[in-house]
Amino acid sequence: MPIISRGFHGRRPESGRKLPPGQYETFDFPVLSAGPTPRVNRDDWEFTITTEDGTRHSWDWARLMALPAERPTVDLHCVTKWSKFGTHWEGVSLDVLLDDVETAADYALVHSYGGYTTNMPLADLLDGKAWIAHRYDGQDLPPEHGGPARLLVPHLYLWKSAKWVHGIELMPHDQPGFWETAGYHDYGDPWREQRYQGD
Ligand SMILES: Nc1nc2c(c(=O)[nH]1)N[C@H]1C(S)=C(S)[C@@H](COP(=O)(O)O)O[C@H]1N2
Ligand SMILES: [Mo]
Repeated sequence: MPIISRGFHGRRPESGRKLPPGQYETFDFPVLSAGPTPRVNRDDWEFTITTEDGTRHSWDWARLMALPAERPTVDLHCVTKWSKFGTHWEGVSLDVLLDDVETAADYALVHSYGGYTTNMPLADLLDGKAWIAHRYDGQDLPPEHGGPARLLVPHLYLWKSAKWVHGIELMPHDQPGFWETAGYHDYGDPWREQRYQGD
């Protein structure tokens, strides 16, 4: 008889995979948006990386499509406590987009069509950790989930994965975004349960 019984550490998800603390597994794909869904045509879509000295690097839809795409399968963790395992995406790695961007900045503020913003260290967008995702589960990304394209940065809580992404501003200092200003954690690591400021 083991001294510490199995199962004492909380519910196991049905898939048998590990959940971050305080999360439960869901099989549907909830939609969480702070405002109305912006309708952005691919013909009008533009994505811009702006560096700390004001240099702009822009991609229209055709240029984005011409870049090599990856097909990451990732787990999603929302701060409202649902997690979804093994989601299939297609998108362009931020490593590709940042490849010839010269910057000494350490922080990124991500901007969406519609005005939503969210921040993270630039390092969290590099080394295969983040994508501009334009397909989900083999289909074009639907508008309610951020189409034409969204940021996908799955190692952080899902509020960091800005839907309807429009640009990334690189800067020397950290600047909180929409939810971070409203009291959510600046970094948002689900494995350290960084939900709110002070966690
Ligand atoms: N532009 C924008 N991006 C956003 C949001 C938003 O309101 N606007 N909500 C965030 C939050 S809080 C979550 S949990 C996820 C939800 O993504 P989903 O609707 O595809 O599940 O999107 C994030 N990205
Ligand atoms: Mo969220």
